[in-house]
Amino acid sequence: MSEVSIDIHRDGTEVTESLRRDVREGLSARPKWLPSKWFYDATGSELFDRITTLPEYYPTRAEREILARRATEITATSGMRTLVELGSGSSEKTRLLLAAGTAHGTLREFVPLDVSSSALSASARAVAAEYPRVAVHGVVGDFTAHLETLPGSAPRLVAFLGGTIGNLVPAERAKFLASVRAVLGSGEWLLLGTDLVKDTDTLLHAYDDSRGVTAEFNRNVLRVVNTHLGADFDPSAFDHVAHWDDCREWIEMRLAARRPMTVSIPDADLTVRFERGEYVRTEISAKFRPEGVRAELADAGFAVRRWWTDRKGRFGVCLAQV
Ligand code: AVJ
Repeated sequence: MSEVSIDIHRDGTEVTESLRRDVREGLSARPKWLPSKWFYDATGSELFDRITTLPEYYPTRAEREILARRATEITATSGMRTLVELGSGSSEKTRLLLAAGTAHGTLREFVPLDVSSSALSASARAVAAEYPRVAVHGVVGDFTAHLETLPGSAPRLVAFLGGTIGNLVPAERAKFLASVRAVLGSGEWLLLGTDLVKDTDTLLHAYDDSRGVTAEFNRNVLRVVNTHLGADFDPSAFDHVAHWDDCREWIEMRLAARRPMTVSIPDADLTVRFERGEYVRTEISAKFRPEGVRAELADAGFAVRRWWTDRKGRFGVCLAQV
């Protein structure tokens, strides 16, 4: 077992305080919305792991296919000494990069960063046990807020996989990519996974599976608000909706009230009324075109060195350099 350390950028009170702010802002807006990072308590992280095994949810398998074929090339091209993973979750696909990095002999350190402390500590320990020569330095934090510094020696490769960048709207993406650029030195790397625009049916099924796992994942955000802010949401009174926005090319997940209701959220000093059918937007998941990915990266100061897709062209992985 190699060395493991975990830094906590958010303690319990800060988490509750930031949830309170988001709930007050989002649930007072029209249409109502909540940031998607609040899905991921221990239950939500487990539900997401189940989503990744569903037949309809192709992104995980498509990205794994690319990483399996290209891990050696990624390692050799970048010569990474440190692998940083943002939104690392269970770090399941990352094992492919860890294995290639160890085989190549350059990789010394793994830095996973995630909002979920349960997912992070489990995966940090598992990786330390599987890769005894790689030091693991976990960070519990929010990749949109805690990127002032990144540990590890250069050259570092920052992996942002799964298409999670699609959870940000374009202005947030620009800000996020600029902040990654700012913590990297010249010659360092970004490995970015992006889900691609494709036929609407495939997209809608991926976000509205027949077993209802995505629906439970979606409703979990209401349970998180109940637990942390003493709210009395009845999750079963909300329908899961996946909507494709053809103009902005993103999937929107919503929770729609099945009946009129009033929800009280005492720890946010808030009472929220819902009309029948009124919804909360809980996530956007943007889908990309290759030229759009290149343009957003170029605007942030990255040059694309490699671009791969899976055989069916559903998902893209891009290796970019500062
Ligand atoms: C983990 C953010 C990549 O947007 O596809 C899965 C989350 N939401 N099903 C995605 C998610 C609904 C997922 N990411």
